[in-house]
Amino acid sequence: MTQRRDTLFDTPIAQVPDFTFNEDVARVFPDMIKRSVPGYPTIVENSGVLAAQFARPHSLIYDLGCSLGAVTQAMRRHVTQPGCRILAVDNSPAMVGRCREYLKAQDAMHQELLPAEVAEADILQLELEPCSVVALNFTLQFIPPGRRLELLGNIQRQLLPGGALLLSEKLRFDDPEEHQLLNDLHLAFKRANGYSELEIAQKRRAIEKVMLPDTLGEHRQRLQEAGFNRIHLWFQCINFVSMIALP
Ligand code: GEK
Repeated sequence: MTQRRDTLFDTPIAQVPDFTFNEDVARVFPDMIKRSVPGYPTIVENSGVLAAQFARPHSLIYDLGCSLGAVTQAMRRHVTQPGCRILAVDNSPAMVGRCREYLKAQDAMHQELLPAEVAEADILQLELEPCSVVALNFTLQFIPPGRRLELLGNIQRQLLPGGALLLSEKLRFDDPEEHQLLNDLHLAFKRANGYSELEIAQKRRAIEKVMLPDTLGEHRQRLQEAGFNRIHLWFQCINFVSMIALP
């Protein structure tokens, strides 16, 4: 599938609307997320490696807020336990349609991949079933803060012993100096990846009410409240992290 360059914010927009995962975003998403999220390719590929450590034979694996299914594809590359299947879920019709195409293309290129299905659904409404791995790769930050604990509780209750939640998020920091420094470094990352000041400013305006990051302390506390026993940070790149939470 052709990879289009993200130029969504490169001309002045009089009234920048709130960011949504629409067709325009879905079309450029692989380029957008790679140039915007430090460490994204490492997190995605290693989500597959980590999933392979926690997947139980004959169990369900979830990719919640799957977008185009990058994590699902990585998990299909790495998980070899018998009888596993993946359910990838997203509530954006544009993402779901394209995700199905990407997975079909992956099926055409490789034999004996884990079966993967894509469902268009709100993960807050989803009746989760017992599962061994759940990936929330940069999805929780788009869930209304008041609903995040409930979602994590639902996940924790369905995780089988030996399973894991893989949670990746952008962080905010309590210490204003640390927050400023890491945000400045993130802006430098975006500039180095070819985004202009205008693109950076307009994207920030679009996303500031839609994507609400937490501190690492808030994540740890909420995960504990949701019933997770152990929380391990396995990756950080600037202000983006990935954690493993064990039920
Ligand atoms: C990746 N995991 O490439 N229910 C279902 N999906 C939702 C909901 C919801 N309530 N809210 C948001 N989403 C992917 C990247 S992107 C992160 C995830 C980003 C979906 C939304 O439609 C979008 O596709 C995804 O969560 C967040 O590894 O763009 O920074």
